[in-house]
Amino acid sequence: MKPILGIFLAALLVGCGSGDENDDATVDLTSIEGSPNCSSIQGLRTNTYGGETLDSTRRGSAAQAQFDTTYSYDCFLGVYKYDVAAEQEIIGTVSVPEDKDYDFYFYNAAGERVASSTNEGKGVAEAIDYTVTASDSTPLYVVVYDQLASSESDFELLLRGSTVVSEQEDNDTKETAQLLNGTYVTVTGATNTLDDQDDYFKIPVSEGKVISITLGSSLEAGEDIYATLSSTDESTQFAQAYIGNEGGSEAEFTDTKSYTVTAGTSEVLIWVNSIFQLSYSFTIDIADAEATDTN
Ligand SMILES: [Ca+2]
Ligand SMILES: [Ca+2]
Ligand SMILES: [Ca+2]
Repeated sequence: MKPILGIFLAALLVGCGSGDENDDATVDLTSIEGSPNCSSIQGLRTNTYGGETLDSTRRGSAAQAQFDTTYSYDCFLGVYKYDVAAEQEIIGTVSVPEDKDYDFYFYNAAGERVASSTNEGKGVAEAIDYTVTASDSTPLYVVVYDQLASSESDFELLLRGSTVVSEQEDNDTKETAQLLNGTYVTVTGATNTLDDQDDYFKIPVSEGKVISITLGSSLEAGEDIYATLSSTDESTQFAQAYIGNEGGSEAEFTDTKSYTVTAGTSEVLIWVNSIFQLSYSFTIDIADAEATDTN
């Protein structure tokens, strides 16, 4: 996420001077069919955005947006919608111009706010990492809003969304591991006590990339589950995510672990293991290694 943000900021600096709203890297909101232009929504200014709900009028005029596309807009308000699936992980970032204090909100299909990023200060970026729940439904509405300014400078919005796939049995051994494709994938699966304690997956990688796994499950007291990244022959363990509920009532647990891919590794094996009857999900994110803060 961070190197991508750096690219945004660089693009923003270029965009500010030129006033060019059709930069190759970005899509102007007003170019999306059905989008409101800024002047047409000025009259709605008295409405409150960023509240607990997003009204049906505003949901109805949201611009259809796509993952992995950067949207720029010089209005005080942008409302977008993205097609999403349950368990999908969404990472959103807004780069904010130096003279504005945009905030950032997610709403589910019913217009209920489910996540927000409201850092204080002009020029301060906003970011949300959100996992779509089963009750959220599609689409996800995304609001970028500056409550003070009559804005003349662009924000830039980018969302990434993982690809959601279901596990496919039989995957009980490394030889029958399910092949995953892509660089941002969420797998939903299940284990049980009797005959399904092991689920194996594999995913192509390349040297120098950082592969991260986030394991999540709702666990009752005493339950636990592992997800181990290793070489395809299991001779070398790279990283292990583990969650366990040591006591108390059922709750959601997550754990994230990362591994920087070394020379000679072109595929990573993922072994999910539990002796309990569980539903779980894990997200694999394969990113560039030089994830350092910019600015
Ligand atoms: Ca802000
Ligand atoms: Ca299974
Ligand atoms: Ca299995």
